[in-house]
Amino acid sequence: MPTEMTLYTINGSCSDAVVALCAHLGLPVELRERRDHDADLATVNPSRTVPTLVTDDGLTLTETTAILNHLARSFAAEMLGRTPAMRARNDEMLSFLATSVYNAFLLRFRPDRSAEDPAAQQAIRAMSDAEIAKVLDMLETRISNQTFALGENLTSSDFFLLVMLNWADRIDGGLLRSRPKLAAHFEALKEMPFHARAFGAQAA
Ligand SMILES: N[C@@H](CCC(=O)N[C@@H](CS)C(=O)NCC(=O)O)C(=O)O
Repeated sequence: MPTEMTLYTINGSCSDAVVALCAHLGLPVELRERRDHDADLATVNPSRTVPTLVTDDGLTLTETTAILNHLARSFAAEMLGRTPAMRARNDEMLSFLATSVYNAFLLRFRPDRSAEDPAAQQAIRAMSDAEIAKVLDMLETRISNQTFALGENLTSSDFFLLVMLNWADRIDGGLLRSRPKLAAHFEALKEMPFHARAFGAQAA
């Protein structure tokens, strides 16, 4: 068990996935909201993105999927998938979430990342609805009929999935209500003990 790690976060962002996994695994971690620790974050990660994890043995790690899998590999290897095929499915789901799904939401939340011109940003934001619907439909098809993303066992990809389902719900609750498997997964993840431990009053 590590003595203490540091995790730089922004509430409601992809760092929530790592906050939730740390809560699930009971890891000792100091959470530092970026707005309060911006200068410290810049010294370990000049791009100042979250999540950024600094471990007690001096490893600084960025990228949500890399951090989730590093923690799973270190403390609960079964969460990477219990067979080679399930590990491949877990990698596949994580890659899909981190690229196609993440990028669709980025169009909505950060059109400034794609264009400087305000009119172009408006147009990008408008087209994000169709992109988000498309990736949510793909997710609805790919996700298991059982409790968790890949079946009956919780894997590291469930934690990134939780962030994406939160974002969809934040935009419009109907996006999940019209996709019953995603809605059921969202409810199941919110019922997990780690959710209350990680987000407490924020979850209410
Ligand atoms: N590909 C990275 C994305 C990192 C990233 O851009 N994180 C966002 C939050 S989801 C962030 O730090 N936004 C604040 C900023 O870019 O200043 C990952 O999966 O962790």
